[in-house]
Amino acid sequence: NVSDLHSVEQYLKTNYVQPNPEYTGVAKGKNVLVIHLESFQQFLIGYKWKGKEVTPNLNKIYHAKDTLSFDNFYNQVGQGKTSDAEMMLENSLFGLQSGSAMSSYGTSNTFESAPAILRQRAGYTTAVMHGGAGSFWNRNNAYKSFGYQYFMPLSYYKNRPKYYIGYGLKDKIFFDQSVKYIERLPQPFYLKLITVTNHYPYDLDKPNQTIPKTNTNDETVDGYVQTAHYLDQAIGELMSWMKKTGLDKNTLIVFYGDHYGISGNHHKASAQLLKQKQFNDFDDLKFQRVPLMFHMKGLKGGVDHSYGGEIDVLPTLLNLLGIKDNDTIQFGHDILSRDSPQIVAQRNGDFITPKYAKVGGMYYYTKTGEKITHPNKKLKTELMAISNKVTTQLSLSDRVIDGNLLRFYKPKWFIKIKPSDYDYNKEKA
Ligand code: GP9
Ligand code: MN
Repeated sequence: NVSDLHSVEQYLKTNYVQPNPEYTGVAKGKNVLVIHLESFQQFLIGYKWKGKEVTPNLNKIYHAKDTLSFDNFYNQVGQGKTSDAEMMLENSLFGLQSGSAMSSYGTSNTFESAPAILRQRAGYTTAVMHGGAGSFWNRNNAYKSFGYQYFMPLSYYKNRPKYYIGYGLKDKIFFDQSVKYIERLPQPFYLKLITVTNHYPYDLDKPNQTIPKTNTNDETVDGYVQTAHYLDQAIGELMSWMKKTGLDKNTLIVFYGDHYGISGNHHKASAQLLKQKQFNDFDDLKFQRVPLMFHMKGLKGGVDHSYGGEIDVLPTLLNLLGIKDNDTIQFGHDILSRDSPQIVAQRNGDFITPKYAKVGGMYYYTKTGEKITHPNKKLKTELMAISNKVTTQLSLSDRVIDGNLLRFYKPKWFIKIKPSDYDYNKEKA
C-alpha cells in the first residue's frame, strides 16, 4: 500500500548513489545491443582446456581497450534464473525469494522498465529476439508490461530438427536468422538477444563439439566447455556481421552472464576445473561470478574491479546513455560510481563486499577466503550492519513487486505503459 511506497522512496533517497560523471552520456544516442550469455560464468574468460582458449572471441572483447569489463560482477538470481536476471536488468528490481517474479507478476504489475525509459527519453526502438518459445517465463506478457515494442521468439524463425537443442535454436542459427530483423530495426535501437545453447545439461551435436569435454567425470559439468565454446563462436560470427554492416561503429554492446552454469552442488568438479585443492561455499560464490562488459568504439575501457551485481546494470547503462534516473524506483546504482557501497546482495540474504562475505550463515574475509569465526564486537557490529542493509534492500524490492507499488508512483516525465498497445504476433509485425 501507499505507506510501503513512502518507506521505499525514503530508502532510495537516503541510499541514492551519484553516477560517475566521467561516464555520463559517453554512449548517448548509440544503439544498445544487449547480449544475454546464457549460464556463462566469469571463470571461462581466459580459461584454457587442452591448451585451447574456450572463449577466444569473448577474451578478445574482454581485454579490448574500448571494452569496460568488470571482474567482480555477481549474478543475483533466485529460483527465477534467467527471468530474475531479466527482471533485474530491465527494472533494477530483484526477482523474488521463491518462484519467478516475471511469471507471477509480469502480466499484471505496473513497471517503468528500460525499453519504456529509452523510448520515451531518447526515441529508441525496442525489441527482444530469442530462439525459444515466447511463453517461456511468461515473456510474451511481461515484455508488454515492460513496454517492448517487438518480441521475436521462435515463431519468427525457421525451425528444423537439427536446428534446435534444449530450450531453443542453436545460437549460431539464432544469430544467423536474427540479422535480417536487426537490419530492419529503426535506429537507435535497444535490442536484447537471448542465447540458449550454453544451458544445462550442455548437450551439443557432435559436429559442433569443437573442443574436448573436460574430465571431471561429472557428466553434467564436462560438456560445459563445449557449449561455452560454441556460444563464443556464435558471438564471433555476430561481431564480424556487426563490423561488415558498420553497426559496430554506432552500437554500445552490453554482454552479461545471466547466472551460473555449474550450480553449487558440484564442488568436487568445480575444484578440478579451477585446479584447486579445497572448494567451499565461499569459493562457490566467487566461482559463480558472471561477466559484465560494455563494448563500444571509442569507449575508455579497461578492467574495473568494483563489486556490483545485476541489480546495478540499468542505472549504469542509463548513465552511459546520459539518461537521468534519480526519480525512478530502482534498487541498484551506477557500478562505476566512486560513492558505490559495493555491497552485492544475494537473493537468499548472503552478500559479498570487497572486504567481507556472508555465505550460508558463515562470514569470510573476501581477499583471503578465510572464515571469520570469532569476530570482535566492532567487527560483529560492522557485519550485522551490512547484513541489515542487504535484507532491507531485498525486502523493499519485494514490497514493490508484491504490492505492485509502481501503480502509485511514476516520474513526472514517465508515460504509464499500456500492455494492450503491443502485439507480438508475427503477422502483425
Ligand atoms: C528459456 C531460457 C533458459 O527460454 O531462457 O532459461 P533458464 O532455465 O536459464 O532460466
Ligand atoms: Mn539462464
